[in-house]
Amino acid sequence: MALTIYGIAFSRAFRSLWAANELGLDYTHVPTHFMKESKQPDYLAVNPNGRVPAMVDGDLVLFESMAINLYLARTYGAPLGIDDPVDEARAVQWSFWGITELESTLLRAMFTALGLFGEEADPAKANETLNKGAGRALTVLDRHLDGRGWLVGDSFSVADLNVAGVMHLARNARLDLSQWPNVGGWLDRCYDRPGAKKTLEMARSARG
Ligand SMILES: N[C@@H](CCC(=O)N[C@@H](CS)C(=O)NCC(=O)O)C(=O)O
Repeated sequence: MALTIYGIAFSRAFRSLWAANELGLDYTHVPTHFMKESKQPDYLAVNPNGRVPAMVDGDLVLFESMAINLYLARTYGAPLGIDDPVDEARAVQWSFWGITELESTLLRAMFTALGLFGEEADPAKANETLNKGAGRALTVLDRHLDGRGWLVGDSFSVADLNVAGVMHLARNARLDLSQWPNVGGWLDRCYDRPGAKKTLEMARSARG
């Protein structure tokens, strides 16, 4: 089956490219930009939402980064896949959690930290935004990781990749995570993986 992932790496497509790289898959990368190219008819035929990422694998077309990654993990297995259905449910839980509890705050904080979209760069204000909007969730994550290497089970999996993929926004913006040391250590372990390093390089080139 031919696998294609759409979306420049400097976007939420980072998450699905990381998953494909982690799995060592042979895939075609179409670096669709999220502004103009994602609104062209040929791309809208793949993802009518006009957003990236999207994925085509044989006859299957998917949008939503977390769904794409859960599919890739289930289909292609190690090192992301989870055999036990209960643990897989936990991975789904953490994936929803990352999107609903963290993502919007991290995005806002990143815009402020880096001075994007007309904002003045203000790292102190960005950290305030982080604390107010995501402090409670990050404390939940920090406590969960106390004495644990990984979110689910005892090895890196799609659960870690999905949440760490959302946390990429915090790393990009160099937000201060020092009050959540277990989160910091876990993120370093996730981003130390060759699949992450390769995808970070792709994101750097895409950003220019
Ligand atoms: N929930 C979606 C969000 C996708 C998304 O919003 N992607 C941004 C790029 S980071 C995009 O395509 N924006 C274009 C737009 O909003 O028109 C996912 O996780 O895949």
